[in-house]
Amino acid sequence: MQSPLHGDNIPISPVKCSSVLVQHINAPVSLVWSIVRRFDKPQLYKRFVRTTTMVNGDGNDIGSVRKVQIVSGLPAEVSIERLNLLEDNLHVTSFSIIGGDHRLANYRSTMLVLEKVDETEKTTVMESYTVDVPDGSSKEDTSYFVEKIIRWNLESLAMVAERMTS
Ligand code: A9S
Repeated sequence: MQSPLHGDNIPISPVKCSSVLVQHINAPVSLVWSIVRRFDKPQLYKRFVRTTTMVNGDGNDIGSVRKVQIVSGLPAEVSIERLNLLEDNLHVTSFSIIGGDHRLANYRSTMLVLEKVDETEKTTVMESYTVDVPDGSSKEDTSYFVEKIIRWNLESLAMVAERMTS
């Protein structure tokens, strides 16, 4: 696809938004990582995911692709997502959204699961994302929408892991 050009043949890059969200979890790193690393089962903690079907790979190899069916009531039904990174030693994983019936273009998220230094809550999860601001939307609206979903996912991850610990 050709990118749009300014009069002087300078490509117009889309407006992007990005940020990082942090969640503390009172459960061991190994347990939190065992949930987060399951690219084939995001519904372990993402409550808006109804079902996941692997369309390529099994979720252990980079390049694996999943088709996620979204629960009703959200502005999308399907999202196609690719695994970019899965590092069991470093507890880092990353995926991109590569298709679906929604407006999130060039979405990429990276999640890092860390030992918490002061040990009171055991685990810190950091999730960073970047996404194009869709035509007709503002940067503020896009980041508000995306961060509401990520916050919801991270709180659900904490609840699921803490319930498995107690
Ligand atoms: O899945 C994630 O970790 C993050 C996001 C932002 C997912 C968003 C979403 O799945 C909806 C919740 C359905 C909202 C997609 C791909 C598009 C939406 O519009």
